Amino acid sequence: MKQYKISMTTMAAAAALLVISATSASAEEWDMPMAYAATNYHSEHGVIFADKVREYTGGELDITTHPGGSLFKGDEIKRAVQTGQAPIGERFMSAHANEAPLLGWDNLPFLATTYEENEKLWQAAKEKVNAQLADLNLVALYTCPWPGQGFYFNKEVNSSADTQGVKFRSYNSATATFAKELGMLPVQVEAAELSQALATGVAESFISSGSTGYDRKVWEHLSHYYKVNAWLPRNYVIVNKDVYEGLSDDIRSALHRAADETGADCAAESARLANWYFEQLEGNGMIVQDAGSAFLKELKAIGAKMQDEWLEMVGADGQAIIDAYDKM
Ligand code: PCA
Repeated sequence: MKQYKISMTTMAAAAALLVISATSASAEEWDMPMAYAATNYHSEHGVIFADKVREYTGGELDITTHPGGSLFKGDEIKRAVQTGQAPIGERFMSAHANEAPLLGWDNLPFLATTYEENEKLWQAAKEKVNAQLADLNLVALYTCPWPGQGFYFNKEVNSSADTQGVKFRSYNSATATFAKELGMLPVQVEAAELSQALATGVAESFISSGSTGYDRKVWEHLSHYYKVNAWLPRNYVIVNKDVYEGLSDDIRSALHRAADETGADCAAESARLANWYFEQLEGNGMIVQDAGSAFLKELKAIGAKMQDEWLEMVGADGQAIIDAYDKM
């Protein structure tokens, strides 16, 4: 029996070696920079995606993920992919809404506050977002939402009277606007540098999901999380458009098959983890609660103003997204 097991293992190893040697001569290798913690579900799904691509292309395309901003920092990834320094990468695309306002579609406060609504909004926005990305020499393969966004503070906050002068870590122009409207002082910091920003006092507050608070162990510095579910922003896995267009039809469809499956799985995992993250924050001593009604009322008023401003910046395409979403 033992003998048999060994010989089967040896045979499997030999077969695996054959597969490797048969494919490695022609395999194309891509490095994929990603910005968030290796243990975060976004990064884990990057690995799942790479595995699927390897499988569906019969080993012809071999993607290696580099999480945590280790290859390119979060705020360098879009440019790296645009210019072909990296063929593929993952980026929080609304961070570029200052350059292409349409990319802020997933940061419109209180427009789509559940996973279901967020998916509808994405379906309404997808075509226009893809056109915008094409202008930037990018093609999106899949996108995956973060859980709902709420506020982290180092004290109890009941209204904007408590937020005046507070140093706030923003992750894009929408969050900076939100902060300014609340009398706070925004500074943009990537998630990978968040713990350091909190430890050094560069920031003492931020808006995000339970996910990033958990990844960055923010209970070491902050005490309160206010659930707001203001929006569910998305990460995108993007490819350089020239590289994409140079792929064979077979590789391209394998890439899309892997991307469609991974995007759906990643969104489901995000939904599954949303409350688990809150439990971890609480388990580590944070007070996690719904934002109080006075604070929420102020946030909603600011949100409405921000949506108007976005529509003004984006124009007809923005209105078309909202109209399409309203009809769904
Ligand atoms: N985490 C990321 C983006 C949104 C989120 O939930 C961050 O805070 O950078």
